[in-house]
Amino acid sequence: MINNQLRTLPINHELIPEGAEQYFDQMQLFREMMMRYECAILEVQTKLQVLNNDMSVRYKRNPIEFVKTRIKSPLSIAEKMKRKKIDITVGNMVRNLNDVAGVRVICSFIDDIYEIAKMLARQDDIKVIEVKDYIKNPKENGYRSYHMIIEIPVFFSDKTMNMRVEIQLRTIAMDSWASIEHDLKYKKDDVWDEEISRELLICAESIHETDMKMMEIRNRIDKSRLKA
Ligand code: 0O2
Repeated sequence: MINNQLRTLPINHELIPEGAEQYFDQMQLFREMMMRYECAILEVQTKLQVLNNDMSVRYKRNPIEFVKTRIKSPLSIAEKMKRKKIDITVGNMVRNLNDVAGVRVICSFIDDIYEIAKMLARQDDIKVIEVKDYIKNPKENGYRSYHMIIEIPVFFSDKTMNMRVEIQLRTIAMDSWASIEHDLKYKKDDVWDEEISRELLICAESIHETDMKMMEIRNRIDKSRLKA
């Protein structure tokens, strides 16, 4: 009843601030795009689950420990576009930001990361747009992770869209370093100094050594299993 009344109420265009209609159109478009990014994440999650199940049953291995997903917040989207000096519109977001949809894959060992990345890249419906290997080439601060920007087709009720998703693959150790560093930096920008950066870099290096050692131990165990 109320809805019907609202629908028939005449719109007084003089009361609508200039640009409001365009703003609401953008809002609706933004909501729609966020839904589409969420669906792209679901597609990638399913692919990862399939790979993990397959490897678990056929090779008795679980290369993926867990998967985290996130949609970039409207504020971070706006900040990033401002930083890149791009007008904040939905179209520009889709064209210029590759990480609105993000999937983080936490693996047990470093070689699992490369294996999962390879298995994803060779799937027919995945197009790899960009790879940043921060494991082979760590960032100056010690950050390690393997980043892939991929495009994946998503079949909606009205059309098929190729959606971009950023996939970050890391070991558990790399993930704990990155999460803590992210939090520390976020909260303590005012007291951040060279010594803190140096100590975090030392932590990143020792974490990397541990990752390498763990892989070596696993290889030794695998070898002795094969002999037995
Ligand atoms: P959040 O909150 O994780 O989303 P580009 O996207 O190519 O224009 P960008 O964003 O520098 O350039 O790409 P890059 O280098 O691939 O890094 C993107 C993401 O990697 C970041 O997203 C972080 O998640 C992670 N990352 C990169 N460098 C660091 C680092 O030094 N420390 C930590 N903890 N994480 C890092 P966002 O958008 O910054 O944040």
